[in-house]
Amino acid sequence: MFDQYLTANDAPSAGRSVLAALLAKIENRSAVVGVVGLGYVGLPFAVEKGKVGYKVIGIDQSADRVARLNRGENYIPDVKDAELKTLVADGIIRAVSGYEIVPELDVIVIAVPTPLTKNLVPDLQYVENVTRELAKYLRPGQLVSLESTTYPGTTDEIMRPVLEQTGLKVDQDFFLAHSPERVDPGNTRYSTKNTNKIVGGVGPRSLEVAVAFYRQTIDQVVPVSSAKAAELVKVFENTFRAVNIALVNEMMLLCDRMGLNVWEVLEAAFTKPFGIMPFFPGPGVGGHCIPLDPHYLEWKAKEYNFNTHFIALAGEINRKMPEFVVDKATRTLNRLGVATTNARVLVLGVAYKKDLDDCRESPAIAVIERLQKICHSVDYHDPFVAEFSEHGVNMKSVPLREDRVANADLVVITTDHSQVDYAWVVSHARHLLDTRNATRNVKHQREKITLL
Ligand code: SAJ
Repeated sequence: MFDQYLTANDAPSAGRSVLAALLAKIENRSAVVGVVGLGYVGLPFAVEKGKVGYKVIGIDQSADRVARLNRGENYIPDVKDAELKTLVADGIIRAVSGYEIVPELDVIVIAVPTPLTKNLVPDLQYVENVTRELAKYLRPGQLVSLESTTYPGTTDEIMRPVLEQTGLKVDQDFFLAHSPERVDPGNTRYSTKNTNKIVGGVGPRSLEVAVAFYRQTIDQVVPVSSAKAAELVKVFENTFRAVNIALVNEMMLLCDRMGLNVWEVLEAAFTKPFGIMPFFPGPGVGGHCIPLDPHYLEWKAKEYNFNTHFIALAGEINRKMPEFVVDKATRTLNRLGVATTNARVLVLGVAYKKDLDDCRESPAIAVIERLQKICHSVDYHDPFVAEFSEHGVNMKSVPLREDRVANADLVVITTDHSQVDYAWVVSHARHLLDTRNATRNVKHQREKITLL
């Protein structure tokens, strides 16, 4: 099936017998699946595999996560509590924190973070640590699949040499693939099961067995010619989003200068029935994907003496949005005759996007940090985030009460959580700076609202 990827001097039949044995275990679901990293990618994936009958063993460095999972306690919003509870109670899914279990595993899926350093340099410490640990226990007949978003070449150039130090040969003794996660946290329409999955192998056999594995639980699996191609597909996807978000953010900056309403302009532009896709400005770009992943590609491209201008520019624009929000808040307060030093500000929403409790890289926190330096007081309310501690800022959410809203000189909406009653907020607020157009359906007292 994948012979088109076979090279002329393909390895002898040894690889085929190892492959055939693993394929059989995958097909009859007797294969034991390991998932390294039980976060927003790993845990949903483990549940999908458990639901079709695979025994799943999660490996996570967090003792708390391991303990909670083994008690059947869910901690990922996209996972159904009852499903996890049942799978754990039935002994189908369990978690450990060490790697001694690896010889029992037939397939090992890695979904650990791939952050950036402060200088926007890829930080592969988690992927490298896991790979070194796996190498201690790797045996013939195993498939290792990296799902973490990373630069093209990670699987083949970083992981493969470490795994082959065992003396085992890739695509003959063991199999190695890259299949990027495509999870949109909070998306109720697309789940692990019905999101098309890209798969690239370090060799034709690796591709064949990885495709067979993913096809057991995912509706559409899309093979590509190499692990490197699969890695580039994913960082391209996230670069596409970062660049388009930066484009609408730049349009907003221009509209601010021109005295035009960017939301009206964009809504009208998106009525075009073809050749366009909705993106909207905001206080900045949060999460652990869009602000970070494109810089993995930017960094790798330099090795080829190539500057990815769009990635650099998009990052520059998106990173300066929190500063712009604070600038606009200051101008709004001045227009209201309130000196910023006396200003009481209530920030609505700290999660990096709506209807989630995730604050990672949240632009709202960057806005709060800046406002705290110039305002009399800054409080926040977020129905999903009771408290946070980021970049030395530790805060607790205040109740969204009438007095809190009425006493604030300015309410800054930074996350447009669906459950907040924005009409009620407008009724009681003195003035609002709405960075998400969350008040678009509020018809009364529009004069109180300044849009980004
Ligand atoms: N944002 C805007 N304007 C937009 C869209 C997003 O300001 O028009 C902001 C959001 O508020 C958020 C940030 O950008 O702060 C990122 O939002 P996102 O939904 O693009 O990214 P994530 O990290 O929640 O999820 C994304 C996936 N999202 C979608 O495809 C919609 C997808 O890009 C990846 O599968 C996933 O990251 C990942 O794990 O890489």
